[in-house]
Formats: sequence, C-alpha cells, structure tokens
Amino acid sequence: MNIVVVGMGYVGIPVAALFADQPGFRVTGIQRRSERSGWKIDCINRGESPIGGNEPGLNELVNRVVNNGSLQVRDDFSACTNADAVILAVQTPVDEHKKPVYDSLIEAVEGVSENIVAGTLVSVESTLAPGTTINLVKPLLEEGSGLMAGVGFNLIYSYERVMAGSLLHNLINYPRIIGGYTQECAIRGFEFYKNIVNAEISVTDILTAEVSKVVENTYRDVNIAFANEVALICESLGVNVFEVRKYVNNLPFNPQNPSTNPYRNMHLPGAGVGGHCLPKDPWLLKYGLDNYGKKRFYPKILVDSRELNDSMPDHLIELTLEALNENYIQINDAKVALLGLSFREDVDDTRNSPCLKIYTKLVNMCREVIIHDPYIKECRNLPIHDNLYEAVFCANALILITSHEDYQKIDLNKIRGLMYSPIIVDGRNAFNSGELTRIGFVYKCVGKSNNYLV
Ligand code: SAJ
Repeated sequence: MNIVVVGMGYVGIPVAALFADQPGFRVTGIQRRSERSGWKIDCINRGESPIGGNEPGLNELVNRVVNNGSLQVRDDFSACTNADAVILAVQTPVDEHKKPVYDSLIEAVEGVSENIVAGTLVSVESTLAPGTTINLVKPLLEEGSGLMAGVGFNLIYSYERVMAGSLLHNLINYPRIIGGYTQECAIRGFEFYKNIVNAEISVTDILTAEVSKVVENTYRDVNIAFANEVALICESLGVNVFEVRKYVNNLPFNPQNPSTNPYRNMHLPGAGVGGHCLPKDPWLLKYGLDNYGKKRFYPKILVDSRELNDSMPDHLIELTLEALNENYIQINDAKVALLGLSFREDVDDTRNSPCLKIYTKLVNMCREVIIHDPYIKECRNLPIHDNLYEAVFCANALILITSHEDYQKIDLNKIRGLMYSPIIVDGRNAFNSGELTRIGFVYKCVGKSNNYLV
C-alpha cells in the first residue's frame, strides 16, 4: 500500500514510520518547508528522527525505514495521486481567544483534495473541535477532488493518544477509536489501522470520535483543577493536601472487581497544566458546542477548570512574594531561580509550560530571574543556566516548577549555603517540609500550609 502522512510532528512521524515498517507499505511524509519546521524534511530523509527527548525505539525505526526506502519526506502533495490512504496529522492549536487555528489543517486538506483519486481512504488524526470533520474537512475534500465522501473516497476520524516519552508504545498498544463517515468507511479504517495497532479497535461515527478525543483530555484537566482547588482549600485551612489525597485515594477498590479504577482517583495539585493537549482540548470541545451544538449553554465546569489551572503559576508567585516579605526582602531587589522549564517531568517539551508564565511575570518584578532545566539548554533567548548550583548562587528564592528526577537528588545543604536567603517555593511537592525546615530553609508548597511539619 502507498500511504501519505501530512504533518511530520509528534503524531505524524511515529505513525508514518510504523506503517513504513509493515511489509509491502511505502510511506511519503509531507511537511511544509516553513521557517519553523522545514528542517525536519532533510533531517528525516537522513534517517534521523527530529523529535527530542527520550522516545524508545523511534530513532532506530526512522533510520531503518528511511534507509530501506520505505519512508521519504517531501514538501509537495503529488504523492497523494497514487495513495491508497492519506493521514492528516497537522497541528491544531487555539489562539489567544481560545478559538482553533485551522490554517495548517485547511492548507493540508486543500493540498490533499487536489491530488487524491477515487477509492482513497482519508484519515484525520489531528485533534479537532467536534463537528469540524463533517462541516469543514469534508466539504473541502469534496470541492477539491470532485469526489463524494463515502462514495468517491472514504473519510474517517481516528484520533491519536500519544504522550511525549512513549510515542511508539502508545500508538501500538493503546486502544484505537475509528469514526467513519459511513459504516463502510469505518470498516475500511478498521482494516487499515489493524496493520499497526495491537490493541482493541472500536468503530463509531465521526462526531462521537471527535467528542471522545477532546473529552478524554477535558476529563483530565477538570480532575487536575479539582486537585488544585482542594490544595488551595487545604493551604487556607492549614492541612497537607497530599496527606488528604492519600486518604481519599485509599478508599478500597471495588471488591468484586479489584482491577477497576479505585472509587477515588484524586489527581496531583501543582504549578499548573502545560503541554500540547490539556490546555487546548477543553476549548476545542467548547468551540464545537458553540458552533455546531443545537442547544446553546455555558459549559461552566470545563471553563472554570481551565481558568483555575491557568491561575496556578500566579499562586506560586504569590507564595514567593509571601516568603520574601516574611523575610523583609523587596521583590525588586530579589534574584529568583526557576527550576524546571519543560511542562512535565523528564521530557524536554516546553509547550505551554507553567515556567514560561512565571518567568514572564517575575522578570518585570525582580532584580534577576534565571532558569535551570536538566533537559533544556536553550529556549527563546531565556536566561537558562546549565549548572544548577551556579543558577542558585546568591538567589533570594528558588521556585520548583517541574519535578525532574534530577531534582530529587540535589544537595540541599549545598544549595542552602549558596543562596543569599534560603527560600524554596515547591510547586510539585518535590521536597519534605520537615527536612527543609531542619536545614534552615523557609519552605512553602502548593497545598501545604506552614501550620505543621510533615
Ligand atoms: N498535571 C498535574 N497534575 C496531574 C497530572 C498532570 O498538574 O495530576 C500537569 C502536568 O504537570 C503537565 C500537564 O498537567 O503540566 C499535562 O500532564 P499530562 O501527564 O497530562 O501530560 P500530557 O500533556 O503529555 O498528556 C498526555 C495526554 N494524552 C493525549 O492527549 C493523547 C493525556 O490525555 C494523557 O492522560 C497523558 O498524556 C498520559 O498520562 O498518558
């Protein structure tokens, strides 16, 4: 089979490489030669994966399929003319007004529609506002190709469930949902993905699949917001939210079916919610409701959850100001060190990172703000130090924003000696209050109050 995958990113690269590794498959990746991403074309055609961080198996796979001629990347859509299947895996961010930005999607769909021939399977994998495939993608494909969806070509929506650090693993082992424009489209999609997916594949309609994808991540965002709200309540009442969470979550599993999820699964409060999925998917769900829903209503829970999660970086700044004031240090005289630039522990991905929000505000308030992250050496001309102990030298406060494994092993006594004033604000419950207090730190943590030493 000849496959085309449009968009060489976190989704497109693993899926292109995995199909290319199947006997009898040849894959052409399509990537726009843009300023930001054009370099990926030559990188992949050299047999290298452009995705950083630790992605088990991906570099070897890309190298193998490029060198045996099963995968190549181009910047034009001509390969679609003899494609049996085309996968759309372009990014679909939201803008500052929380509205989806579909420029890349529209460009990709138009390029594909002008080249596909009858009988092609078109699979949309990008995360979309529910209603987008039927109301935007389908008409563009039909206008450009002159073919009817479900008749001249098969149309499905089949979302990915990738996660930085386990891209290939998730693709192969996570259950897959296929939303078909018609029953026949869904079955064609089922047969197609069976080539690479080793887990259960369910078929449904397109709209149900689109809603399922954004609800999957909205659910997680709302649960994190609940944990953050409980953390703020615990701080105010003077209890340790992590102790409360431990008791809440140890309500016994369902005795009849112990493998099911516990009756309680309180998530972790923290410095905020970053990454490419959770900060945008609730807004895509709301956009779908607002634009394609039959009955208008205001989805208060998902909106308030997003706003609460996005306020957590401000809460860390508040805790830092409190600690500086309690020690008679003026914020504009202070040097503050931020630990953890990536959005999640032990990855090098900075998308929507809470650290960026904290830096942007503090840099206008402090004498100096510097950043350290073991996985990131440079980003947007930010003042990143690659030596942690140099970074905290003479600092008045240290804010832990991402709990990288490396930070569990730092020499706190050495840090205490290097800092001008030993203030630590812990955004991820990375440290033990009692140990830091004994060493002589002023310690504040999201969800923990000063009224106890635990
Ligand atoms: N976070 C918390 N508290 C938590 C969990 C996460 O504050 O209890 C924060 C993290 O620090 C991070 C952000 O939320 O800043 C996102 O964390 P994440 O673990 O959800 O990481 P992602 O964005 O890589 O999530 C992806 C999502 N997968 C897809 O969109 C396909 C998410 O739905 C998955 O649950 C997650 O991977 C996973 O754990 O698989």
